[in-house]
Amino acid sequence: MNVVALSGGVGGARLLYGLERALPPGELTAIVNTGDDFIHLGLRICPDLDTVMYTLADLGDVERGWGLANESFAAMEMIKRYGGADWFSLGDRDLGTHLLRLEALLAGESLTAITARLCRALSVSATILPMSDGVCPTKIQTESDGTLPFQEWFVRARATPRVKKVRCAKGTATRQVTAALECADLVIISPSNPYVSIDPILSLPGVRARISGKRVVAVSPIVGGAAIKGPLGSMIESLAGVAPSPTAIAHHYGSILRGMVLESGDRCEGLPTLATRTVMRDRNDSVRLGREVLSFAQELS
Ligand code: FO1
Repeated sequence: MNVVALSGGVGGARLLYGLERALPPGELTAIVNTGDDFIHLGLRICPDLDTVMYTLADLGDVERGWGLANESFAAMEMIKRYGGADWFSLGDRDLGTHLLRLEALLAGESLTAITARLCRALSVSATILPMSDGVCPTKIQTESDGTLPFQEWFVRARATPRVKKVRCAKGTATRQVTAALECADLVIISPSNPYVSIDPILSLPGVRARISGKRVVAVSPIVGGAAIKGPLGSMIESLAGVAPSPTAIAHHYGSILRGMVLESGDRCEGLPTLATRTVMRDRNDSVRLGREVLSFAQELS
């Protein structure tokens, strides 16, 4: 069975960890948002790709959700001392990833090829695909601070300026992404932020068309009326004008969805649902949820 999961950072990476361990080797492909990518300190930073790669390699910092476990930040301290930009923290070992990626990009290697090479070196067995090899920066139109590049809004401004509109770039999906979607028996939309993590993937030309008609299941990132992590709750209120709920998520994705996995006690109108514990606090939660999502999706017509 070919399973394709669309993913942003933390929540998506945790579900992917479970899906990878629940599936036979070679059956999982992750298509990862690169709308968060940006150039920082001259380096190409790919936060969601790295969060997914580190999580699947069992090297990620579980508590923080991004970067490597047991990380040090000596280089950042030096950058701060020089008066350089220190609002976005790059760990010392994480810098190794960014340096190698930059070297390869400058030598003309595609982001897809570099990601595959780094994943092989870290013994990640799932196929991790950046959604695009091009540059597709997501922009956030705010009520108070104008239009901000994603990381300036999310990290530097702590996602506090209220969002008026999210602008996904009009990029191009890679041929690996379109081929994976064409071969997919099952598409899972991970519990990432629909507006800034999943929409950048879905809005690439050809992606929605290749998904529609397939078995597509989403895992709700809203639990008990609030986002598991991050600014999603207030984004749903300001962008959709409704209270955060799995129904609001289902409404956002529209007719592509065939089913929704949600937290026990939550409800989603108009779709078959699986109610279970969706909050993944540790790796056991991820593996259990991964198995449950797969068996629910396989039972759907
Ligand atoms: N998120 C933060 O809130 N602060 C940081 O300093 C930060 C640094 C960082 C470095 C590398 C990386 O791969 C991710 C990093 N993140 C940081 C997380 C990241 O920017 C966001 O969580 C995602 O872009 C949203 O999915």
